Amino acid sequence: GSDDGVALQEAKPKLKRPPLYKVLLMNDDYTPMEFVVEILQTFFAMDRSKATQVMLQVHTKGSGVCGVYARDVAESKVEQVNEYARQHQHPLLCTMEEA
Ligand code: TYC
Repeated sequence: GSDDGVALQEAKPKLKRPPLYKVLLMNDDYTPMEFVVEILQTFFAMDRSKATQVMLQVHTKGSGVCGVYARDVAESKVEQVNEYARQHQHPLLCTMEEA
């Protein structure tokens, strides 16, 4: 009510948006560039030109952002990419962090 806020520290309805997560690729010395480009096209819906840009960013800077997603989507991308890389015997590492 109008008086309750002071004495009881009346709670505001909390409408917090869930956090977003960046999915990152890490550079390594062994994964072929073409394989990374293929990953970015397949799992992150990039065209070949964008995928090549991001791959080169990872290659030269050490890491790069593949996309920003809700937590469950980001977790699924990370798992799928790492599983796919392992199936092809590449050490490519995909991780996530809060945006
Ligand atoms: N550095 C790798 C090479 O020279 C290419 C590469 C790019 C690897 C991006 C991983 O996330 C990566 N073959």
